[in-house]
Amino acid sequence: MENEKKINWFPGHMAKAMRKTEEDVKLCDGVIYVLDARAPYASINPKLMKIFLNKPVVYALNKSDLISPEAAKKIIADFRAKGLNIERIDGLLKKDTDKLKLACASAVKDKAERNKIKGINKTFRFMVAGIPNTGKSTIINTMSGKKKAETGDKAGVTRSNKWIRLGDIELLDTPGTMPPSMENQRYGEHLAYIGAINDDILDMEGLTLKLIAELKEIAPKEFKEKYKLEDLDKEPLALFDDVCRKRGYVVKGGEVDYGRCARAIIDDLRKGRIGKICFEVEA
Ligand SMILES: Nc1nc2c(ncn2[C@@H]2O[C@H](COP(=O)(O)OP(=O)(O)O)[C@@H](O)[C@H]2O)c(=O)[nH]1
Ligand SMILES: [Mg+2]
Repeated sequence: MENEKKINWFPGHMAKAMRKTEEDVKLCDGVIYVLDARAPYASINPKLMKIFLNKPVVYALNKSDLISPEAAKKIIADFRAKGLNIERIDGLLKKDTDKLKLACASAVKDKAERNKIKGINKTFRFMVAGIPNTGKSTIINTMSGKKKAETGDKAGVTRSNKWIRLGDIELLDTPGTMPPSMENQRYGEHLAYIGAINDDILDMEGLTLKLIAELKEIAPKEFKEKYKLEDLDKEPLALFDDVCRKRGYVVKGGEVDYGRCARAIIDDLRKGRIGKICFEVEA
């Protein structure tokens, strides 16, 4: 297996995206900050939060269909206890994105009232921000009922900013920005599992070994059932071998094919086929 690579999640274009965000947020009345419910704390970019400091931020706990209702409840309660405005949503459901729209309207309510008194009829603008692949473009499409923004299950589908008008609000779709440091390697791994980091720069086999170690702790039952494993009381590499053999990822001579099996396991995880798994019920 390849030597383990540290995740470098801040390529040059991310620095540029960050500067662009700083510029564009000045044009906006507020921000919809989209989090991936499977890794909500790793989804937060502290540098961005500084940029957004004087704008109302509505958090969307998106992809909440991929975690358990109990986990979602805990996360929502924690954010609200910190005074943050958050809605739990499935970005593919109109009733959920409507909730988000209401939260945005409410976040600019005072401004709207002042405008009304002054006789100003202004469209409110929100930046849809967050790390890549959290569902920003999907939310915009669901809100509008049309495919206005391009979506796809990998990082980097949205390449540039785009304004989208939805009746009385305008949304700015953005490519997303990553945290600008690698200080928290654990968060880095979570982001890699969920597809927020471009797979091309990842060591998938090393990542899968880490994922197996983590699943053994946080979702032993789901992991065991999914791959019909008899015994989890082994080293991650031995479990990786077991999954390879159970799934038939074996090449001529009986050697296991870690590469193909790693991709299959990561894909199962991302599509929710292992179970409803949240890597960060707590920060
Ligand atoms: N299960 C689930 N998938 C979602 C949800 N929102 C978005 N997706 C999927 O996540 C992937 C990335 O979505 P996209 O909107 O392109 O993310 P963006 O990079 O943040 O704009 C797509 O395959 C979407 O179908 C959700 O709430 N639940
Ligand atoms: Mg997008």
